[in-house]
Amino acid sequence: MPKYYITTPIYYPSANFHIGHCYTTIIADAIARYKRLTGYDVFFQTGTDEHGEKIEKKAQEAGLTPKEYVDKIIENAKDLWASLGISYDYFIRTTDKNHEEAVQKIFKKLYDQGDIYKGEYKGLYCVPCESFWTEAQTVEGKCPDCGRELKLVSEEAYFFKLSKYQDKLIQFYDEHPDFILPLSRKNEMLNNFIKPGLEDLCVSRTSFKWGIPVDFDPKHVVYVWVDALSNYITSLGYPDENSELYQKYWPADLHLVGKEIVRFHTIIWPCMLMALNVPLPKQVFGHGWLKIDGGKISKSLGNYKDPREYINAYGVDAVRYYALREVPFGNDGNFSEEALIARTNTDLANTLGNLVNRTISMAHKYFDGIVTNPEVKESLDEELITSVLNLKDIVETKMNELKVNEAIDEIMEVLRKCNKYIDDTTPWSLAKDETKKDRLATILYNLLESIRHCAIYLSPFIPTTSATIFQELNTNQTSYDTLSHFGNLELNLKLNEPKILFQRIDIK
Ligand code: ME8
Repeated sequence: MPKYYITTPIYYPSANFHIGHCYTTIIADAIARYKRLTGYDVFFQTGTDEHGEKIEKKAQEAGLTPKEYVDKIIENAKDLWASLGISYDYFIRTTDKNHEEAVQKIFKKLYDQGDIYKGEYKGLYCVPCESFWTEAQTVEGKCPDCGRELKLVSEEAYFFKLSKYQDKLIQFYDEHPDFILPLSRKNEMLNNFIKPGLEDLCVSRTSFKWGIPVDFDPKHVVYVWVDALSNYITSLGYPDENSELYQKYWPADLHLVGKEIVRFHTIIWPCMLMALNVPLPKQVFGHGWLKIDGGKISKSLGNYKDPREYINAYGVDAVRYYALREVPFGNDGNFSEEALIARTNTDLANTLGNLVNRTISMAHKYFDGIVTNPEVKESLDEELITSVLNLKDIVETKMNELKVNEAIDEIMEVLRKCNKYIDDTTPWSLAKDETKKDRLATILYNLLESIRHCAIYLSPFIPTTSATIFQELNTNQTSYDTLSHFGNLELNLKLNEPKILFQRIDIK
């Protein structure tokens, strides 16, 4: 069985996750589910990034130790992922003992071989982003990522020889043209960061305590990004390169990350891995941001609701569907509740829900819900069947290119064709004529079988809805293999009663 290792970033623990945070995880979940469906042995990892000055400060404000603080709010991430149906295989916390020990070993190895050395750091640091910046990189003296004030820090520190790996990194990019997607992000990395010259990276701090101590010099804690990026291999058992998980799943097939952290994943992380002599991940995809009214989703602006409010109001699949369908993957997109409602109404209630409901209702009305197929075929059928059978290659191509929204739209297009097929064949008029009963049965079979195919294709995106459709169809034919043939829906089974899959939402 081929393997597929996919990761999301590990999240800063928060009591205030918004729909933008859910975006990375929903997409990663959809890709993981699609890969499982198509026969891959998938390892899908997410988790939390729990160290650093920012957390230390928040814990202080809450009157807790950092560990007490993170232990308390970590459940918020797990609860949110559960309510979104995120099917992760492993949840890593950077406060896990094995992770902390592995990071210490990584740091020591790099130090022993001379890739980490001691020096003095003088420069600018953005606490919220946990990022060091050179004077030249700042924008009007502020953090180029978040626009906030930078702190001037001066302290004894360890440095990683990033500069040593600059040429090797460029060569790796050249030899692996798909390493960074979309391509625009690769050009940004090359032109803005690598070609102007990589500077050695400060990888330890002494001015706060909440981090993994450097074991041979414990007044230092490991820079939080070195700690965080290592999660992708420590979870697999690294530095034990013989561990079963590491052997099986590394290198990662896909690190899915937001665009603002592409830099860490495509410069610092590959250079660390080259220094460790560990193979590099196959791909890093930097997706765009969800925005609200064209601007940042921000706690200080108070412009968002807890995503669970949308899930409770419209259902988990409506929220998943919206995140996956609305935004061309890679670009920024705007989030609004009105657009979520409109998308749910058009695609999920009208196109999908209505089709399933009216098809199963007709089968009950005209045949007591018993599926038969006397195969009274007409040319109209061929067109529908061909478009259903073509979906396999189309969806595969789109998913391999990570064009999730386009894959979904192709499935929707077939569902729209099914609705048109009903309008063209007018089953209700055939039902009035006893001699047309066989033709009517074939039409309904074709519709039910098309719905079965589409429900399988939709299962990575809206798994709860697909499961309901399989239950209504009363079918066991839900595997990917069954899609190479039109006609695998069982005959003479009795359909269950249709449910309303998506209630139309009144916009007011
Ligand atoms: O960056 N739209 O964690 P994080 C889309 N701990 N995606 C968004 C978003 C938005 N409005 N807001 C946040 C970190 N995200 C580090 C990662 S990995 C070794 C360490 C995405 O909690 C963001 O782009 O700030 C990132 O992919 C994810 O949420 C976690 O962000």
